[in-house]
Amino acid sequence: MAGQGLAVSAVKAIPGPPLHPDLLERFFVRKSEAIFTRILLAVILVGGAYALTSCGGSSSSNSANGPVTVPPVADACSRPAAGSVVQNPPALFSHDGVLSVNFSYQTTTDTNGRKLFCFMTPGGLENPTLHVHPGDRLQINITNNTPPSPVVMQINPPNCGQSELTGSSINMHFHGTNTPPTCGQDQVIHTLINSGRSFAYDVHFPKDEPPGLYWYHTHAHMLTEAALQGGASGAIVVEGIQNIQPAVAGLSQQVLLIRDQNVAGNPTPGGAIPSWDLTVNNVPIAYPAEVPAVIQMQAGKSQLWRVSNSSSDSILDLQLLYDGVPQNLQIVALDGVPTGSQDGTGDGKIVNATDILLPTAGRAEFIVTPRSSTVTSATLVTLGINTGPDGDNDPQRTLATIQTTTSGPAVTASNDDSAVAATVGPKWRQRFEKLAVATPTSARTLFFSENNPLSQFFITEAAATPVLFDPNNPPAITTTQGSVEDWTIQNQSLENHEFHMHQIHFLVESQDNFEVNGSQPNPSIQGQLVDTIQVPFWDGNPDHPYPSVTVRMDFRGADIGDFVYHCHIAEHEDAGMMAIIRVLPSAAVANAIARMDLYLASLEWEIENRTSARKPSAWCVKGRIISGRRFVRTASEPADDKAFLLSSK
Ligand SMILES: [Cu+2]
Repeated sequence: MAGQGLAVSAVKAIPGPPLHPDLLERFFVRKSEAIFTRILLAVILVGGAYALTSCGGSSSSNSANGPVTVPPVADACSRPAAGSVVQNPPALFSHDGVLSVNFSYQTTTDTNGRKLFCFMTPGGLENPTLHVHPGDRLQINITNNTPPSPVVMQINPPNCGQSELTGSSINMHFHGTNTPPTCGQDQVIHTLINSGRSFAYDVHFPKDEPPGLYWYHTHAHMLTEAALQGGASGAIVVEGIQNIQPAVAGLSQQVLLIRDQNVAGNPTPGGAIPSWDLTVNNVPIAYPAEVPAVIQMQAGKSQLWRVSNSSSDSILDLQLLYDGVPQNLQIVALDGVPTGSQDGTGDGKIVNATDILLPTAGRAEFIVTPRSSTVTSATLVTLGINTGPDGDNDPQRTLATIQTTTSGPAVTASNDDSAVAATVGPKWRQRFEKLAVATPTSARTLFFSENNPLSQFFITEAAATPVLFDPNNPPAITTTQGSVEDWTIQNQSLENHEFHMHQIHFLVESQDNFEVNGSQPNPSIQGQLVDTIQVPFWDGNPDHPYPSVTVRMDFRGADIGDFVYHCHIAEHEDAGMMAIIRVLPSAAVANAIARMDLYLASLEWEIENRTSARKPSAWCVKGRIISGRRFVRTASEPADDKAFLLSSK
């Protein structure tokens, strides 16, 4: 991550004479210097984007104690039988602001020869749902217990974990979370955990994170599709949705991850033969029988369904049919953001729909009304998707039949997230609020394109030459923290693509030229905040304009550094349809960072690591963890921390 080195080089390159000692002193200790205090706070807020090496010198851990080796777990990656009742995944909850979990990443082969992958806890929980609150830390020690594999390529420094990408490398992406793109957090470009190696994540969720459904999966380049099809993914729930959408308070909830995998025997897709089979919480819906899974609902009780399209390549269009009639689905959140809650009121607004398009990686949370006693057939289907002349075959399938029960869902110690909290608590200011009325600082046009015969896939900013993704590529786009940009993303190819931005959500402003090419805009997402959006295929008619979406990107938050945007059809991503964006710190923040480094250098200190963006509790100076709060207190209460800061002179 070249951006991570920026702070250091900026310090060395800072023009002009060193700052006067009095100024430096004031920078830390003068309460009256409001501007410096403000900048200092800003520095602390963004400091996490410059993680270099960690306290104590371990290159693969931000934890003071380093990563823990997690031994392999027996009976990993187990799979329920076709037709099973869908159970919530096991659930783990944060306590006192922290959720700590150990994962063994494992593989096995099923009876159809498919490679399965999964995250296992030492206690045998597979792909647990991780429940956190805004402001919490998610600490994951993970050991890659899959077999070694030859080196594929070298990843240039600065490295995070290992430097060689192998056929069995992994890392973790915390999809949709607005967490920092730094080593030890949501950093996928330079992070590698190879066979036999361990790594410690310490992911800081911002206090203004919207409540809803997010998810985790591995994101090593060229290996994402195989890992997702193998099942290596799990849900993350940021708690508190009932505070923004009170209609869900106390409802039973189903956490549903829909994945895909090879069709047994690999028949040629077409007609009723899908490109990929689907699973619902790993219950297979396998061609040709396609026995649906079973979802239970208590008679007369509505439920909140929290659905993640965690498939690698399969686009979904969910519909609930009672005796063949599409039912109203009350959408309360899309991609983890409560619908309609970003207008400054903080109040969610329900979006009604009779079908919900879910791009690969997309999530929708919606209230399902129970069927009446006169309804004889109740099914959850995914409608057929026209993915374009070069696209996959995603035919309509019945995912589940709805079974009415007399009691609520069975709760065990390991899946005790079967209901939303009944108490509606206070709202909080969420990220991205009022983005719709922000003034954009610039506009860009990007386009998806392919060299289909060569299976090459590209995402390119207009006027640039398409290049395949390589983790060692320079940033394709550079912007500055504080900017608001309108991006128009065109599809110049003959199949659908699903645009995903890491680190930030974006506002859907328009969906253009869809009908002329044979597809329909999605009304449910218009004006909403999402992190993944479908741009449907161009029909190849040179008289037809390219389908496009225009979305508003919000770089005003704390996340700076290098991260990626890409098509979330994993096959396309792995084959090159991804690029790097660099968000430079704002001038004020960059200056403050440089000044702080100078100040510390004057103390013969240097910043070795700034691991935390929003809970600055782990800045590392000369191997010693410095509390960011101490810096803050220093700025306002010189008597205490000035002595601490100056004691090393
Ligand atoms: Cu794509």
